[in-house]
Amino acid sequence: TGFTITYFAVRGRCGAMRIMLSDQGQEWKEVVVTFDEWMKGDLKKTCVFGQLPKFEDNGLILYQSNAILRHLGRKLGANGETEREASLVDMVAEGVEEIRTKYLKMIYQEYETGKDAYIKDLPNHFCKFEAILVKNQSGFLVGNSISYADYSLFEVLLNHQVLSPTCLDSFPSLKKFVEMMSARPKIKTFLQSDAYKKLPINGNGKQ
Ligand code: GSH
Repeated sequence: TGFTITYFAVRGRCGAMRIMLSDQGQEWKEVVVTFDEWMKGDLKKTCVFGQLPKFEDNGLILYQSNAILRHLGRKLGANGETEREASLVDMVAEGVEEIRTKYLKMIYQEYETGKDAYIKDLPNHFCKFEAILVKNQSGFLVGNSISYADYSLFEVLLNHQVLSPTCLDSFPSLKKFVEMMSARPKIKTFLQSDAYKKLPINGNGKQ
């Protein structure tokens, strides 16, 4: 196949899609854009919303990281097993997006002033996902199979464990979820790879 990710040299909004592609046994090409290159503005002008990531799949060009995840979910069979499940997967993934947006705002706009309050508020968000996992029983967020929402939640949780190593301590099902995802052989290999480890989580060096 011909997957290409065009993005900055960070995990950022491509973390989940890279983990997903790895776990699904896919190969892809990375086009790394430097800050200086981006500041010239030529690439930005060609991006539909003026931002990266850009994703290419055999001539189809997509922007918006969550649209890319959904595209891959449908294409690779990680989008729920029925139409009903697909809708639930979207719902849960939107919940993950809410955490991701808050996290990025804290990292980029109020790390010094807002980090402690952010960490204190985390249980109010994590408890919702804990409840979803307890209710669903399969270990995955929806149904009995892995979906793009699982990859997205997993990646958000990995970042939060760096922010606050104890943040999952009161959430046994989330903790088990992270362990289960980390132990999937292809994810394990990817997380140990230089390609993954060399990239900072965020563009401003905060984590
Ligand atoms: N909603 C978009 C998505 O999910 O893909 C957000 C994309 C976004 O925030 N991109 C940032 C960017 O391109 C980097 S993570 N910043 C440079 C700029 O806006 O000029």
